[in-house]
Amino acid sequence: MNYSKKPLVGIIMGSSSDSKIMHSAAIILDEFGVKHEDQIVSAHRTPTRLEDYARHAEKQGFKVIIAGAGGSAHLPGMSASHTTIPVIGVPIMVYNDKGNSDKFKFSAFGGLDALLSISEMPTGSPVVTVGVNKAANAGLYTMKILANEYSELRSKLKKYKENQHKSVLKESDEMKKLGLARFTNKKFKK
Ligand code: RP5
Repeated sequence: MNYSKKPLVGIIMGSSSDSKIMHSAAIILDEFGVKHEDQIVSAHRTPTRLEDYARHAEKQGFKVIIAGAGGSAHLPGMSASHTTIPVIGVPIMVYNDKGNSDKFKFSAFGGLDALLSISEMPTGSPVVTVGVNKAANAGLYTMKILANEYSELRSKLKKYKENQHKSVLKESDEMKKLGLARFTNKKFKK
């Protein structure tokens, strides 16, 4: 099966407001040429859809589900409880600017609420959890899982690491050349 023809990864999130964070996972998958299917499934607003989604994911042959949610963040854990497909959870620091009110824009605990909800799944129904808002890492971890099966993806991951290495060396050379004060001014000046 070709990973660029049929979606092997399902990306789900609890709300459209999560898409601002979750799109970073999609960017990584697109960069590696891995097809994915993206949907909104809310654990508390559309609870019955959770089971339907798990059935759908298995029927489609997804190999990984990336699930992002904020607040009490039940989506990743509940998805994992409905399927054997590995679920990577992305805790989201809620920043909801859909409405006009400034009052409830942020979640009360700055993402720690979602981090603990997702990572502290009781023994028996694990969810691999990335850091708060680290959807790109969920994308990269997905690549690592798929690379066990697709050697081409393993090569792409190696290249990705090499590029990271090169870009640090390039910046370090520039810092050495300019000196710290000029380097910082050039790079971060407003
Ligand atoms: C969670 O509640 C979602 O995952 C989202 O992070 C948060 C806020 O949702 P909205 O009020 O923006 O729809 O279910």
